[in-house]
Amino acid sequence: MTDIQTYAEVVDEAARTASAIPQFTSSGPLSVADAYAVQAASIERRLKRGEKLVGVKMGLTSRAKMKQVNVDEVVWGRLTDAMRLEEGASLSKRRFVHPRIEPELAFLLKAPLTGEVTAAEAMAAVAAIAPAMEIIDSRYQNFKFALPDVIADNSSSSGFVVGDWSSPTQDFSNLGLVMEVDGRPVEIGSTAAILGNPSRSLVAAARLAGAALGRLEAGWIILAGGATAAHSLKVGERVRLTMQNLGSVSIRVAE
Ligand code: OOG
Ligand code: MG
Repeated sequence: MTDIQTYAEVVDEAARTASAIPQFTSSGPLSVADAYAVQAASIERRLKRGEKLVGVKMGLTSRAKMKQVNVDEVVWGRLTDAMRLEEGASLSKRRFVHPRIEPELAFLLKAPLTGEVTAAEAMAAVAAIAPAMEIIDSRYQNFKFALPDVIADNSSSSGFVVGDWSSPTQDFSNLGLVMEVDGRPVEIGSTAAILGNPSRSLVAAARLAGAALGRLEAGWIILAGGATAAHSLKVGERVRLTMQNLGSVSIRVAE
């Protein structure tokens, strides 16, 4: 039997102290259901330390992302207030193991959402959309993991930054995007890379995360998943994502 609490403590401490751990699956099997239980228990430890749940991140919703980490199932994780960075903020690299950044689209919910919904029903619960970047930081050595490992590790989520909110009634199914580092484009893509249309990621969030959590709450942020491969962050870099029609969002990397 998997000791959920022990695994949760190990992965939570790895995140808290920015130290890499071996993959759980290298020492024995871990089921997907148990992996989500580890994730829930590890985030519960953060909530006990005073953090608040503010949303959900979807992951591995694009080919580019699946290829980069060699896992091809859609996953999800929990977002807390402590993970949020303000626009233009500095990220302190020493608080992470080996952080990467990726371009995403964020949804802001105005009504609860859960279960099997159509894209139209899901969008009726959306107040606004915005360009966003997620900072992922696998707590596993060499950023290497199998599906249950990454799920237990909150699907690598460790930070996020959201730009200005825009009306969700516009067509956001195929918006061009460019992620620049110090003014040099490092990733170019489209929101269409996210399951063909990011609204499908919201539908998946309602089905997977909504069911597990009871529901996705009004006021929560849902990240749709990286549209391109992620970029490894280096001290001194300034990263900016610009998305067609939606504006841009940026962060800096400090020591
Ligand atoms: C897993 C998390 C994937 C995304 O947007 O696809 C993810 C990882 O790449 O470490 O956040
Ligand atoms: Mg992501």
